[in-house]
Amino acid sequence: MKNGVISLRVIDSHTGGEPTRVVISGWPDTGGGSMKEQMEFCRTNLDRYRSAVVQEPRGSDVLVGALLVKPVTAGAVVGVIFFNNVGYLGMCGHGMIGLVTTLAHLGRITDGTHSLDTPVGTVQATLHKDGRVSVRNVPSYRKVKGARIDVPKIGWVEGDVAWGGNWFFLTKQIPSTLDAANVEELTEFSWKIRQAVNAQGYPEVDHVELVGPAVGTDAHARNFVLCPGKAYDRSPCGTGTSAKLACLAADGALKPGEKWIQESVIGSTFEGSYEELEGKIIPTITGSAHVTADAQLLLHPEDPFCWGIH
Ligand code: PYC
Repeated sequence: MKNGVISLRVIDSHTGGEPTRVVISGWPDTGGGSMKEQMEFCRTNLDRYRSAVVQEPRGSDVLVGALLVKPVTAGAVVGVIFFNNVGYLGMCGHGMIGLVTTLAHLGRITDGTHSLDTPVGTVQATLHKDGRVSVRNVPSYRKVKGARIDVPKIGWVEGDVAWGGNWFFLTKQIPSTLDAANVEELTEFSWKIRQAVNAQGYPEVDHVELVGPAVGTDAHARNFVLCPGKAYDRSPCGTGTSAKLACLAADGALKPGEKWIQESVIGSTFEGSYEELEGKIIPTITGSAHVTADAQLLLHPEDPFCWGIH
C-alpha cells in the first residue's frame, strides 16, 4: 500500500467466453480455518473487496472472481474462493478451468493432475499438454425429478433440481431458441422461474438452466444458464453441465464414461462424462481458457466508487 492506495494483482482469462479474474495478491488475510470458514470470513469482513474486484467500474456483472488462498488439504496446490457480482460460489467450473490456465501462465504448475481446494470440496484438475483442462468435480446428484413450479406470468414449468457444485433448476421448457440474439427474453424467463422456484420449496437454487437442442453439429444439447446475479453464463457452465450429467445419469440416459458435449448459448462447448460413486456421480468437465490480462487493480481511497458501484 502506497499513499493509502491498495494494489491487487489479478490475471484475467475467459473460458468459452465467460470471464474469470484470479486475485493473485493484495487481498487481506482470510482468517484461516476451512475453505468454507474462509469464504464466510470474506462474506462477513471483506465483502467490499469482492465488489471492488468484480463490480463496475473495474469489473462487470458477468465477471467471476477467484481468490487464491493457501491450500487446506495435503497435496493441494492452492485453495480458491469464487465470487461474483452478488456473493460467493461454492464451485465454478469455467472459473476452475480459467484458474488452472492462469497457474500454468504463472509457471506455478505444469501439465499433469493437480488438487485444488474449494469451499464445497477438493477437486482434481488435469492440465493437458495441448492446454485443455479437465476438472474432476465434486460429487453431483439430482435431488428432485420433475418438480412442478407455478411461475407467475408463465404458468406451470416442470424441471429437475440438481447439485453440481452449485444448485440448479433445469428445465426443457424454453420460450424461444437458445440463441445469443434472445438473451434478454431468456434472462427474463429464467429470472421469473428462479423467483418462483425459490418461493415454492427450493430456496437453495440460485442458477436456472434452460436446456434445448444443440446448434453445433457435434454437441448433444445447448443450454442457457442464468447465474445468481442475473448475468448469463457465456460458457456451458461447468457446474451446470455437472448437474445436467447427474440428471442424465439418474434417468439412465447416459452411461458412466460416455461422452456428453454441452454447448453454451454463444456456441462454446465443454466435454463431460462421469463416474458413479455411492448413489452420486463424479463429473469430469473439459474445456479451455485463454489469458486476457495480467494487471494491477488500484483502489484509491478518495475514489467515490473505490469499492464498486452497488
Ligand atoms: O462454470 O460452473 C460454472 C459457472 C458457474 C457460474 C458461472 N460459471
